[in-house]
Amino acid sequence: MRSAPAQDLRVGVVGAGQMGADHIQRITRAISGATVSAIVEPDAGRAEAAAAAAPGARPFASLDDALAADALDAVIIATPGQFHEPVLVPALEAGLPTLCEKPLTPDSASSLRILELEQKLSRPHIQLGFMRRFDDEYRTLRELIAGGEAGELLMLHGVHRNPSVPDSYTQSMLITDSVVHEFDVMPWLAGSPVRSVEVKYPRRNALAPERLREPILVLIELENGVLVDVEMNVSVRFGYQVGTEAVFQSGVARIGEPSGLQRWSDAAFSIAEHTTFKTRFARAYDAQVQAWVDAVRDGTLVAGPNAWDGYLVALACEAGVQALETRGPVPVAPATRPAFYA
Ligand code: ISE
Repeated sequence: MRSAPAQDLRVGVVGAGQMGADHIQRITRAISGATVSAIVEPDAGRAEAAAAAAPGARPFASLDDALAADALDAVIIATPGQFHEPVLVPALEAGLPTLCEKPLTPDSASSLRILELEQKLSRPHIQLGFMRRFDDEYRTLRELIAGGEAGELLMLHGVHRNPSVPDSYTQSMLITDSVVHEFDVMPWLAGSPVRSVEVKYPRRNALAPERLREPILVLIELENGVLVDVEMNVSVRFGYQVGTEAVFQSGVARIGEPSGLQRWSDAAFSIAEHTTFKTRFARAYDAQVQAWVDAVRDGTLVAGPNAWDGYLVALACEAGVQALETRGPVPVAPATRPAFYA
């Protein structure tokens, strides 16, 4: 990194849209050892709203300008994925520790370019924002799988349901914006990378936006033989639901059940459900950012999924997008992992 932070880590946030604004508030409200020192956002309204949440943060037109003003020690990249590479490049060239929202980049060729550039540094500098790895339940399930007390893991069943999606959400985003998380977290849970991806179409939900053919069922085969199925469903209306059931040789474990207010009324029992990923994963986001800040401050720099993981996910997404249009499994064939990412 550029200079050792004497006190609070000065974090610059690039992109003050949904996730960027959320991270700015999070750092100001809930994270210790860090302050937001720079906000890079071309939209004046967003920049102003974000700055109001982070007293003392300076606005900049580009990361280069913020670097030239020596306004930050580390950066969070929260722009849409197609704008990640142009920010990752100067960040890496400046040796800035970076927390990059998913995806690393939109395709595997550009992800490989980032890996090459990062390897010119002494150690990995990029952490990927796959926040599910910081969710308590996901962590407990991973420990259960690794501990082996329920025997071998055989299958993982995932459900990923959104109440609705914005007008900008396209068919391929079922994979690149939503299933992208499953491509990271399922291999992480099972301890094995993706071998192939297949997409099946059940009956279409007539309530889905006309441009979308969904829900979809995604079959992900892992190298160790574990088969993962994910129901990806973005027009469920009732709430936001992400859950996983793990099937072992001797037992089953489940995470992601609704855990909100329990209520008895009108002769019925109900449990409040989330309506957005921002609340469902709020604690995971907090834990992710705190772990990253701590790692940057102690010189470890990365405390979670790294750019290599981001590249593997980019490859799986490419296969997934192809599988939307293809019958049968689409293979995933990664390059050899450099020792740098061991
Ligand atoms: C959104 O961009 C996310 O990252 C959420 O975690 C995911 O559940 C949702 O489907 C995406 O649109």
